[in-house]
Amino acid sequence: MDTKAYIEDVYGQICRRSAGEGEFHQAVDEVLRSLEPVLERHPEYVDAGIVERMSEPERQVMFRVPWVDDQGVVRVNRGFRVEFNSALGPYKGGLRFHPSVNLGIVKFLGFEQIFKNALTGMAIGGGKGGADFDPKGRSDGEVMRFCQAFMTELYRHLGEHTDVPAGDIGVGAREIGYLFGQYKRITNRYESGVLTGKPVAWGGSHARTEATGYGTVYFAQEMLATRGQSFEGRRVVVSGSGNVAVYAIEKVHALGGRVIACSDSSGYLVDEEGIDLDLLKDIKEVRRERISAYADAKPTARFSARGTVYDVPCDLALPCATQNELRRDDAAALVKNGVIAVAEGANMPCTPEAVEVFREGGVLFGPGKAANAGGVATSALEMQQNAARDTWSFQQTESRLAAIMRDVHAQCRETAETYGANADDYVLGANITGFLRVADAMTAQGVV
Ligand code: NDP
Ligand code: 2IT
Repeated sequence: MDTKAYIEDVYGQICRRSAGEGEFHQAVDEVLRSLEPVLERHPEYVDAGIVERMSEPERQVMFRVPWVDDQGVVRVNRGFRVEFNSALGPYKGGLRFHPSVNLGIVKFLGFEQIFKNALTGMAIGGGKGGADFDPKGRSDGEVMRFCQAFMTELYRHLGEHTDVPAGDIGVGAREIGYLFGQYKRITNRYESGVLTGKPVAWGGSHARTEATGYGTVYFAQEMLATRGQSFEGRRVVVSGSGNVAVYAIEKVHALGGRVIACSDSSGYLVDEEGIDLDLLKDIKEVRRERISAYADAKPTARFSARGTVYDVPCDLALPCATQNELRRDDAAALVKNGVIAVAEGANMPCTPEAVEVFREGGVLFGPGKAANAGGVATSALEMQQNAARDTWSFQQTESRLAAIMRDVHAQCRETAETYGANADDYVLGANITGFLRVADAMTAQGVV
């Protein structure tokens, strides 16, 4: 059998069956490219139709979300939940509320989640959901009514042993609270493990809020260590200023680096003194304002609505905003300015062309499904605590997170070498490690 031709054939079929879902095609293409050496060695996966089955969601739900805004106007949004793969455990993955959300985006995120979750070594399958609702400028009451309407349909698909959502873009502790309240009201069950990312006071895990950002920095730290380097004294650029970005900045500063720039969808901010995290948290988490408010408040900072945050010279870049935000030209600018390493805090923030530029430039590159796995891994730790009706300390939880990130990093390198690549090929290592765990479970469970 010609493995290359087989992969191309499968990819062609996937594209035809999911026309117009560009982000999904992109995510599938990247994984399938990595699988050639695996399928050559293991034709049994081809015989069992593993790749075809893995790239088709087990179930996809799309539903109407009607709600009433503060002016009494009836609004209608579209809700999604893609339950992609349950070979390793209940579907697990976040909910995204953003006007750009559509089926193709939810499918790309759900597909990535299968491999990411497998990489953590925890018993969690892959899924993702969300809505094309825009929380920006909405009152707490509007957000609450939207979340209640969303959960009124979604609850029938969830359960601590079935499907366990969490946050993503536009969904944080406030939204998780409203979603949980409505789930409890409808089902008459206090089922803590049905959602993760809850506040610590009622069933959440310490360090879940921080986990994705911290985990991304731990992963980058491990990559740097392979070249005898560290964050100490490094200039770092972070994109975004949401949950992942804020806690990535916090951990970089704790490790002796200096984050000198971050962004939101309106532009970017440079503060050569290092980002003042208390000020940033107050603006983004408490006041929910635009990032330009930071420059208004701090004279050493400047805000720019033109260009990108990647124009700022740095040693390390951590893209933590959204998919396809770092393009070929951005990558070229980073390489020209001497970037050493890039770790994806966001899901698929670098385009394939940008990743190629990093590869050619010898830049260490940590793909999202490995580098940002700390968030979902800590969600799995939250599920463990919920199942045991237990609460671990911050320190205990964070040390589990750090150990998981070290393990994910080591696994990527080991697998890359096993399959004939350089240990630095984290894309290949992550894809194959995740694939093998899911493929073996699927094989054992039969054609289902
Ligand atoms: P938040 O909603 O907290 O923050 C998102 C940030 O990204 C904001 O600064 C936002 O700016 C910016 N952003 C969003 N969309 C765009 C866009 N289209 N163009 C430019 N900037 C944009 O989300 P998170 O921090 O939770 O998520 C960020 C990324 O990390 C996403 O890719 C998510 O999938 C990924 N991720 C999140 C995890 C988690 O635990 N939360 C776990 C693993 C990955 P603005 O406010 O202007 O919209
Ligand atoms: O992309 C992701 O891994 C997340 N948004 C977190 C998922 C989770 O279930 O914690």
